[in-house]
Amino acid sequence: MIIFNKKLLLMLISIFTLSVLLVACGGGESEEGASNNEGEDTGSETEGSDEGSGEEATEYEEQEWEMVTEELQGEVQYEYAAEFASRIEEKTNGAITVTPYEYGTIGSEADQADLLMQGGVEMAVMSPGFTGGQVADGQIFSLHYFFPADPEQTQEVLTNSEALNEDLRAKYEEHSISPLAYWTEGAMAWTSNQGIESPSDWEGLNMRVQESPLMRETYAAYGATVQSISWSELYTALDRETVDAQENPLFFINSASFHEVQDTLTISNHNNYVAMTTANTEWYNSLGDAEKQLVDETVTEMQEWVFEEQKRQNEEGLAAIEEEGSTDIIELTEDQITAFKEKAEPVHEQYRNNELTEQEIDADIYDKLKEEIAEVTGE
Ligand code: 6CS
Repeated sequence: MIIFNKKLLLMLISIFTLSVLLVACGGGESEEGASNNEGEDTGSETEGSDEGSGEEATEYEEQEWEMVTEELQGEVQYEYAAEFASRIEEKTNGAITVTPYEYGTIGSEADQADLLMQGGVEMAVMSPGFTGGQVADGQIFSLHYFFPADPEQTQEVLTNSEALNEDLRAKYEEHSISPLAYWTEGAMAWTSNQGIESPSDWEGLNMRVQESPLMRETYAAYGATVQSISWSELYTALDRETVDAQENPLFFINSASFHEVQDTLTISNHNNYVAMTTANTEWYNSLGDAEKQLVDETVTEMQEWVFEEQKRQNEEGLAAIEEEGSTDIIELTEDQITAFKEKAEPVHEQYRNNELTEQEIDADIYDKLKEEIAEVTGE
């Protein structure tokens, strides 16, 4: 009896010891498995953190993502991609690397958009103007005097708008493009030899635009003709007078040296140059929750960073053009802006009522966005 009890006791001790060991090792695994539900989609990351310990130690499987941009090193889009890359690398302890590509390495802007749509790259910084033919609703950024005149307010709308971040995003996703964020690269200015001060100055001018039917109609409303070409051909086209005018933020006019081949620059503030941080939709949807969260939170943090970056670059761009002294800088007066608005505003309604282009646009996105803009401006 005593012997049996000793045996039983030894057995019980063994079972207990084994259980403790299992809790310490196997139990940890099952906890890890539970907290790793996030990664179950792809099984690509393992969660090594213990929430109770207060330590965040998510481990990611090694991955390489590529991010194409439409600009050169030093310019806003490329610097955005480089900053995004360094934040992702830091947050994942180097497990995930993002390679930013400057413009020109992978074809034209339209080629880059195609590449993203086909999943040839994971991410891209993209201008809506180059997919205006495919995603008609993305042309809304080309409306003149529609977004707030104040770039900070525009950035606020771009960051928080449901019309853009949910409804327009869904339209892009039909084409495998997921816009994760929209941000301003600065207010647009016009350059020309003639000097644009009133809508009638556009008459007879051939304006360079991106691939957007709405841009054509907007400049047609001022009396101009339009031609769509890549920015990489624009300097030569302006120099040879194949086109007479173009629009861009000040930093880009300076860095692409468009002012060298144009006599005047009009500070028109007719809209903001909007860029989108995009991901291939199928790739983005295949990410585990932890990776998705990593991408989303980094993109969100970057909104403030990129606003300051474009602001600095635009201020420096204008200062450099002024310093060179060969370009007449025309700052439109309030009355002159009113004259442009009178021509541009009817185009808003025509756009909203689907009277402008063959492609259907969603009037609900326009209406919702207009309300969101009014909330921000208080008008
Ligand atoms: O005018 C363009 O097409 C170019 N402008 C800017 C500010 N970024 C890239 C884009 O392709």
